[in-house]
Amino acid sequence: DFVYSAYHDLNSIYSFMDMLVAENSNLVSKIVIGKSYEKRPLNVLKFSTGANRPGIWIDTGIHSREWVTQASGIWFAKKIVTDYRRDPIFTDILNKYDIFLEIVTNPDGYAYTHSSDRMWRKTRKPNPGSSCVGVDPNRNWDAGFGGPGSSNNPCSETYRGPSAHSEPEVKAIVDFVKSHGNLKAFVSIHSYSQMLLYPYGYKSTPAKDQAELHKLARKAVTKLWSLYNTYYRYGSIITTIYQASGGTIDWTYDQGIKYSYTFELRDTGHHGFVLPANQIVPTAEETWLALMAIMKHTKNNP
Ligand code: 0X9
Ligand code: ZN
Repeated sequence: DFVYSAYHDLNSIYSFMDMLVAENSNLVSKIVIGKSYEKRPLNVLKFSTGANRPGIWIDTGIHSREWVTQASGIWFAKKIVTDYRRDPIFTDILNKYDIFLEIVTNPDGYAYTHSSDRMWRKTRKPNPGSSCVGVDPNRNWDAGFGGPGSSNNPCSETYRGPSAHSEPEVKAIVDFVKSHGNLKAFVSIHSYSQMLLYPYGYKSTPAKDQAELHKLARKAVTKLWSLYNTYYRYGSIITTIYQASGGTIDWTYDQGIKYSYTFELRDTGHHGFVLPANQIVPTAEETWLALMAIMKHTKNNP
């Protein structure tokens, strides 16, 4: 049986997905939205109980070294199949929305964190004319692309890449979001810092829905806190963490997905990216409460 309280390598996570689909084929399917630079499949789990539903997107692991996020994504997948038809509130959500979950959003980076460099963050595409590899997939989106809080230096951890959506891992999500056309919430999960963030990161102009996004963030972090007293800060990216241009949720928000959020999971820096495995399950459990608050609000405000 799969161990949720341990970190797993890429093959093990891909096997977990296939097992989950095999055991719950009425509820879960696997969509391949593209291929990574190194030709790995970009797998998305689709949880669906009917046709033509609006969608909720969750991604984990776009920064490969943020291991508690992929591990939490696995736990969310299991939680979804467990709670459907058991938890009435969640059942109502999944009877109205499809959920799309990309657990290993940067598979080349994730493989590299196991084989060579535990602290690898970026993609693994070589940069012509440089010996430095990779692009920051959270600076590569067409939302203030090239602006402050991103670098034009291929050796930087925040290198934005040669052009917006240059990374196949990013372009695959862009194409999916556009072709789906009816996503109502988009949650991109990072670590660490214990924050719940909403747009914008590239500019200080408040989002049109700032008041509602702020209130919902407060509700979500209050729910999260209620389980283990884990304290989260919340607010816009630029006012709460730092200015960052070309980020995921600024792009999704500007595509019209109102409930666009980014989490920064545990901790606040004591262990940082190398969070002990005994914190995986509590991290996932508390985060799920916040995700439920966002999904409930999405459902109640169509
Ligand atoms: O710098 C980042 O990309 C994020 N922090 S992390 O330590 N996970 O790398 C924060 C960026 C805020 N999010 C967006 N701009 N979408
Ligand atoms: Zn990150």
